[in-house]
Amino acid sequence: MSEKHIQRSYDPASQKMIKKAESDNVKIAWDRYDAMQPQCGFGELGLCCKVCNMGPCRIDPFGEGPQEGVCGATKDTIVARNLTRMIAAGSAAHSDHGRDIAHTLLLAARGQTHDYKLKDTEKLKKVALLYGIDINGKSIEKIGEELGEKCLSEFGQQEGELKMTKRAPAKRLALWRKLGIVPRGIDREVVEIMHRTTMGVDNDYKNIINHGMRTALADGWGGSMIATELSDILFGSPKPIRATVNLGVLKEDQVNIVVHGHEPTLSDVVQQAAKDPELVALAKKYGAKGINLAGMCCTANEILMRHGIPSAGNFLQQELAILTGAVELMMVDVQCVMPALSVAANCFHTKLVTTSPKCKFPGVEHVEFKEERALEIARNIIRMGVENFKNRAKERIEIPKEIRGLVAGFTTENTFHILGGKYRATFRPLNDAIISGRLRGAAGVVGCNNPNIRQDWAHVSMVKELIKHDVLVVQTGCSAIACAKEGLLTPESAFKLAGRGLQEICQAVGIPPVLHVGSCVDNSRILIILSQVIKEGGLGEDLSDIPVAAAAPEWMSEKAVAIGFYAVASGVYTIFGTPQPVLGSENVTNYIAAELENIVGGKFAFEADPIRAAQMMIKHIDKKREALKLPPLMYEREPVRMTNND
Ligand code: BF8
Repeated sequence: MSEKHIQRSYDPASQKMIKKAESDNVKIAWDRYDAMQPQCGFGELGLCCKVCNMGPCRIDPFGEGPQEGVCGATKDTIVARNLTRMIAAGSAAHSDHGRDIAHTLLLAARGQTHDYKLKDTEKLKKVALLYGIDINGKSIEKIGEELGEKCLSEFGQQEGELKMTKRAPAKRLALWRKLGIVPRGIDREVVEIMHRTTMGVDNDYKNIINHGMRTALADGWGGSMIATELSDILFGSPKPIRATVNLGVLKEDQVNIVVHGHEPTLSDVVQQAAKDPELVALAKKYGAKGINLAGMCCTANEILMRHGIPSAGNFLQQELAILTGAVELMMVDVQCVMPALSVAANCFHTKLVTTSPKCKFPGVEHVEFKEERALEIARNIIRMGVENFKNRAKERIEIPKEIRGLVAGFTTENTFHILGGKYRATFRPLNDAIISGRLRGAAGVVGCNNPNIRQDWAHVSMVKELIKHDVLVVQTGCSAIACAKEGLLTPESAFKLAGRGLQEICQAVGIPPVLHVGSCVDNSRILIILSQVIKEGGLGEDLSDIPVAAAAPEWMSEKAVAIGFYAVASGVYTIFGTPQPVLGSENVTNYIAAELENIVGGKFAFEADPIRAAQMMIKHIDKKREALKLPPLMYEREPVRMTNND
């Protein structure tokens, strides 16, 4: 593995484009990462404080220099404040996305946009009931309007409890109440983090982190869950669907349009506009065979799940897609959009277009997206791409051939409908499979890419190790795309890679051993799945009783920290690859990686070796099986041996 492109990525398509970047002399994320070395040690340990102008202050990690900031803040306070501010930012991002979807639902219900319809009316009624809306005799539009209003009001709600928290098992909700961490209002909790962590307020690290958990719960059981549920109502609930993934989805003889970012309000309407016969005819007039739409990052997951639109790749492939020289236009909305995209686009004919007032680039064309005129705006942007086809430099085009099939589109509702068979839409078969020991348990493997770890390698290695040991894996975000590129999201992969018990389940119901449940906000689907498992019975009374674990092996975003904290606060053991910036404080590290288990049932671990991390997850799952007094596994393989001390 001596060559740079191979060290940087596990994915052959990405390797080719990394090489091309070098020969085309285009700097990409990995080059910038290398140029940044050594990275700031204070920052890495969480020991730099810049919340006031007496600083920036930094604590000497070796204990020789200053051990407190100018105000007297200790390393515990500084680390806890920095970490909790990451939770605030991550929760804000997911939740603002949820707010936008609620706003679109309201517009659609009121007839103020005709480009969106309320597609999943069953789910609309179900969620409306959860929000205490009387649906009797009301039109779909009226119910939609009331639900949109209720959801929007939860962002600014000052007192009470977010409605979706009622979906958690009674024991879990009672624990949150006892700890005083049931979220009241989504914005309120985020604002309170900013208040508590500003100069001269909270300096009890446990108190700070406890509020961080409350805010993270406002994300998982609030903002993200609103985003997921209302997206299903507006755009239709996903169903298992076959699609393709990786840079090979780009087509040499077509106009390639890439939609990148997160919110399906944009991508969903773009997939309609790309089929417009007038635009397709225009593309043909310019010599292309048609218009090829592909997604990137989480917005790719949204339209992959619902419409089978191919995904061009995950986070570290955004610049690489442009490097193919075959992308006429990349439109972006919000989140995980690298500022460097404009530099890459300038090296090729690619037109970069921003669409959200929240995310502009200097010197980049901005076409503001408005839900009221969504389809018209989407058509205009696609037309810009089509017209750019003539500017392609054919000699610079190099599209990697790598492309993989996958099955995506699993949800809380449909997955176990499948497992239960046509007439038994219940979680019973899943619970029974775990109880009988055919399945060891389940794991959520989610999150990003990060140039600090070989792209996709940690996701793929971890997931292979888990399924080999009869652990059913559910995935979202860039992690799902990574494993899809490796072919793990196909039913066939079960025969090659899964343990015998998991294989039998996959064979009986025709599902992959690795289930793609959506974008990052769709991690909320996993919370609901776990709650349903408890409701079904036989696997304990609380989420922390279930033999499950979670991981984000290549995390980079603040959103991952928010997700990690709502998983832990919901009782789930969660492993991050590289550590969160907490190691500067032994107390904070010990609190989140040990003590929290006795408080909320979940805790963090940091382990960069994905195989070892998978083994730690398996060991945890086995511990939970033991606590539930479940029988031994049906097809016990060799016991999992830890490669090091636990
Ligand atoms: O929200 S997994 S790199 S794209 S943050 Fe971003 Fe991470 Fe990808 Fe989706 Ni999630």
